[in-house]
Amino acid sequence: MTTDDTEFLRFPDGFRWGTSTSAYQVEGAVGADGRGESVWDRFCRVPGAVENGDTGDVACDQYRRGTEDIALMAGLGTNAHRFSLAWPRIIPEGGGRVEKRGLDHYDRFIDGLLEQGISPLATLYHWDLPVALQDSGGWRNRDTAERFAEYAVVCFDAFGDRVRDWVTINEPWIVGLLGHQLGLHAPGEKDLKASVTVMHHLLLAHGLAVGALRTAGREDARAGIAYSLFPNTPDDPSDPADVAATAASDGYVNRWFLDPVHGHGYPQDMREHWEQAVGELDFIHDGDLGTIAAGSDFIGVNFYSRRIISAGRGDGPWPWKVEKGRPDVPRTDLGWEIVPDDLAALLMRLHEDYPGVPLLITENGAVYGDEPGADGAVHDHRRIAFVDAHLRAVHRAIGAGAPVEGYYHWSLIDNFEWAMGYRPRFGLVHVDRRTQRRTVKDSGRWYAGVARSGALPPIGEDVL
Ligand code: IFM
Repeated sequence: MTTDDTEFLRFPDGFRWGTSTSAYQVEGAVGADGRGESVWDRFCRVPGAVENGDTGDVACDQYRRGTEDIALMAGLGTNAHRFSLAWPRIIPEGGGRVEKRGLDHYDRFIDGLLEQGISPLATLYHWDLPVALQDSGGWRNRDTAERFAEYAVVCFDAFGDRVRDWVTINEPWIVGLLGHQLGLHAPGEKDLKASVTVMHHLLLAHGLAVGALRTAGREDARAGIAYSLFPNTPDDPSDPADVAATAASDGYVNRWFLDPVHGHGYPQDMREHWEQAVGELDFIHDGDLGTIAAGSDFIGVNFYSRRIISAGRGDGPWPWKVEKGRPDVPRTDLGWEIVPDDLAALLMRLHEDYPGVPLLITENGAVYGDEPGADGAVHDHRRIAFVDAHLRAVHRAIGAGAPVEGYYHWSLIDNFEWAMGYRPRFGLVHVDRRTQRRTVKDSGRWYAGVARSGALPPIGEDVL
């Protein structure tokens, strides 16, 4: 044990202790109050697309149980919450008519958070594109980025008096990869050129929205993207070919997004890989890179695990292969390697590569399938160990100078995990799928202690 393990580790004053969710994963009520259809409503109805035939139709019913869930957050002692606004609730056809009942819903939700002293971090796009836009090409169509900026302005106008921080886009790499390259997420496309086109239009959408935010003169508002960041590790660090392949894979997953948003343009090495794979990148128009670099006031870090890379061809067109991971590294119930040290290294790398940009951990969490026991409680001690280890990593990075402002745990509550349906449980709060009964897990009670005190207890200290 080090002294860090045996003492309370205090986080900076003002640190944000948060939870994280997204609309389609928790809200349900897909037909309520004039909400339009989203690509996920449609995708869930494709036979075999989602495990067990699950859908987000009901999810955690949070659209109707918002007050109850805000009370849960208050009970957890958190001072921040990240959630997403559903575009199809606010502009059901994607463009044009605004649905006031959708705005009213989020008005109440935001007010409810603020009444409990919980600061809202609103995501504008967490994958629930209105189908009306998908029917005219979705994110493959450049026009969707313009529609997104219009939707963003509606949200800035409606909520900007109470929401200071905005995530424009959640995980552009995942949208391109799973939604358009592998067909595992909505809209279920398998087209490499479409995937890179979509990623570009998502970045363009971010830039247009930030431009609109700046034009509106909202001086203290801040916006950023929540990226799915994966540290890449060479399979054999002494093999120069593996090391080179690892750098290339980093270009694909991380730099392709971070570099242009922070004014460095698309990385040349990855540009060449894409050109070899799909031909000319003709969807990048003059001026786009300036728009994309309109500003990013923070980097949203969604961190779960890492990629181990060797040289050679994997399934895709790339000259690298993603290995299965090391047998001696512990894993979550979803099989993801648990590597908190990689989070510390990632935060330091972001601090060095994009100096001065505040960092928010917009997602971090783990799947553990623990269910209520005979005593009615959920003793998910593995989740406590997971969060503890990751917060220690964050604390180390802060100590070394990384400007980390907050940690939003994924997730507040067990919810709809996309193509895996309701099987994976990510929540600090357990949900009985039949009754919607919420039970705060031991991890939630532990997190409450951390959030309230602003400090991590010594390892092994019984704080429940
Ligand atoms: O549930 C997802 C979330 O929607 C986006 N980031 C990863 C989470 C866990 O897979």
